[in-house]
Parts: sequence; structure tokens; C-alpha cells
Amino acid sequence: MKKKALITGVNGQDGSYLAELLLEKGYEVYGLMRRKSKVSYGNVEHLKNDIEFIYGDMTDLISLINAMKISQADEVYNLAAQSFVGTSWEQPLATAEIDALGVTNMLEAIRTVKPEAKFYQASTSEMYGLVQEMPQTEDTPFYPRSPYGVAKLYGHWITKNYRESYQIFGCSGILFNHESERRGKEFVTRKITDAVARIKLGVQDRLELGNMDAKRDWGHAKDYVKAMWLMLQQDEADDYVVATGETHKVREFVELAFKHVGIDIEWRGEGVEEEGIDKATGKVVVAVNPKFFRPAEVDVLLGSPKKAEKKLNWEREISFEELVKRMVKADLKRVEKEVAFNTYMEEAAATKE
Ligand code: GDR
Repeated sequence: MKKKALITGVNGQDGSYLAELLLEKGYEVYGLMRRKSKVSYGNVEHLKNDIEFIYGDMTDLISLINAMKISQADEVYNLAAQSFVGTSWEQPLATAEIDALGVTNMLEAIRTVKPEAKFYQASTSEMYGLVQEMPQTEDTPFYPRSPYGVAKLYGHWITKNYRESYQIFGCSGILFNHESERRGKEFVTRKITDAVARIKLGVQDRLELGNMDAKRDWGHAKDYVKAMWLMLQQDEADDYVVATGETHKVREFVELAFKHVGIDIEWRGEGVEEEGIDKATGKVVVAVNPKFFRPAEVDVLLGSPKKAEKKLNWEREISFEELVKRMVKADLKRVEKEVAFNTYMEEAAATKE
């Protein structure tokens, strides 16, 4: 009999890599999707005939009970979230409803329909926030610094609580930042690689960012979904940090990305309104814009993957340098196609006139 998995947030970055992994392993994959006026498969467009989609919403318990009844999932991966930290200050209540109470809804749906199902909760390094020790481990105290981090901390603890209260096999993966060619453009890494490609191809002239001194432990999402699966294959449920053990400044990511396309950059301070190319040096300007600063920042994250490496036998395969390279390469390819299409359309319009 094929194993069955239910993935919430299936069309996001992580959902898509996890769905690929589980399909490869012979699982029957069910994906929870929100109904929108226009159907969008997002990152699983290429898998739309392989996944059984179920419409539902993390804020609607009935829809989650329904998803459990339809899928009869042996493993549930809760990846659905309002996942952009910046937006959590603008929508703190929606963030809490989805990222905090949504987890209780999913756990209740499991308890009602199939209490023996295994549950993975997408916890996050944002729970560490104002960091209390370096590197961060499963035992480091939490101090979240955003409504997102606070909501996720609730999700983390309720998973632990259902494990202790009802013996639900619930695991939390405390995942540090993980990026990829499929990352949304609101996140800093993709914003950078998209800009690098656009500047290289002449359709953008400068890049503006917020805090360039923030440090993050960045890995590739494809490596991280393997850890999610491994957690649910253990005899006992537990929580694990998934990280690279390396930390880099946003500034370093920018430098490396531009280096891949052979562009020299010129750093500019806060609030400077200037042209994209510095006239004196001919270098591309990367400027700080206070608009991208957050009300409270997480200055540095550095995770210790020791427990995951030892107990799960997990190992990351894609280095920081390789991650940046892959993202830049994919954006160059995509922007190149966009530019070619726009040129074609402009030429077609010109011949009509
Ligand atoms: P993060 O990711 O908040 O760490 O959460 P993000 O890429 O948004 O920010 C990383 C750091 O870069 C700084 N920064 C900017 N960020 C954005 N988005 N845009 C900018 O222009 C910019 N300039 C500087 C930020 O201030 C921050 O310090 C991600 C999400 O995927 C979460 O869902 C997940 O839980 C954590 O990673 C682990």
C-alpha cells in the first residue's frame, strides 16, 4: 500500500520540493490549497497532475477535518503560513490566525480523524529573534522579534503540547533561512538575484535594500525538505534545528551575486537619491533605503545542525556559494526570456502602426 501524505502550503517553495521528494519515494501526495478567483498552482504547476489537490484554509477547522478525511494521510506536513516577516507587522492578526491558531486547527483535525498520523510543524529560527547564545541549538531560549516569530512560537509549543497531552507524533523542524530558485521575490535573496539579472540585462538600474548588516544562516530548500521527511521516519517524535552552521551578511550575498555576472558595485549610505550608475566610477549603485528596515530586527542567526546530522543522518549538499550561483543563473535565464518576449511584442506593435 502506498503511503499517503498531506502537505499544507503545497504550492509554496518548500511544498514544491517536498512534493517532488515524496512522489519520488512513491507516496500518494495530497496538497491543501486556498481557493482563489484564478487557480494558481504556483511552484507545483509541473506536478499538477501528480498531486491530489484539496481546497481548504488553515483558519477553517472544518476544511482541515475534511482534508484529513479525504486524504487519510499517514504523514501531515504543515508548511502553510503567512511566511513574510515584514508583512507580519502589517497583518499581525491574520499572521496569528494562520501561523499560530492554524496549527491547533491542523492538530485537532488529526486528533479527530486519524490520531496515529505523524505531524511535521514548520518552526523557524525567527523564534530565536534576539539571540541568547551562539550557535543556536534545540535548547537555546527563544525571544521572537516579530509578530511572525511570536505566532510561530505558539505553533512550536502547541505541537510539543499535543505530543505530551495526546501522544500525537508531532515534530517541529526549526529551519533556518532556506532559499532557492523558487523563492518569492519579497525575500531578500531573491530580490537580490532578480535585481542582479535585471541590471545585467539592462532592464533595471539600481538596487535598494534595508539592513545590509543582518546575518543569516542560508541553505538550499531542496536539502531542507529531506530533513522534514527524515524527522517523520524516526521511532520517536522530536524537534530538530536544520541549518548550515555558517552565517553571512546580506552584504556578502549581494557582493557574491554581482560577482557572478561580473558587475562592480558601489555601496551608498542611507537616504541617498542617486542615479543607478555612479558617473565617476561607472559602477552599479546598491543603496540603503530606510523603507526596508523592520520595526525590530533579528541581527544574527547561526544554527547548529549537529543533532539533525547525528540522529537523522541529515547532511546538506548545496553550499552557500552554490546557492547564490544557482539563484542568479535561474534569474538570468528567466529575465532573458522576459526581455525577448517584450522586445517581440514591441516590434509586433510597431509593425502594426
Ligand atoms: P527572514 O527573511 O526575515 O530572515 O525570514 P528575509 O529574506 O525577508 O530577510 C532576511 C534579512 O534581510 C534583511 N533585509 C531585507 N529583507 C527583505 N525582505 N527585503 C529587503 O530589501 C531587505 N534588506 C535587508 C532583513 O531585514 C532580514 O534581516 C525568512 C522567511 O522565510 C521566514 O518565513 C522563515 O521563517 C525564516 O526566513 C527562517
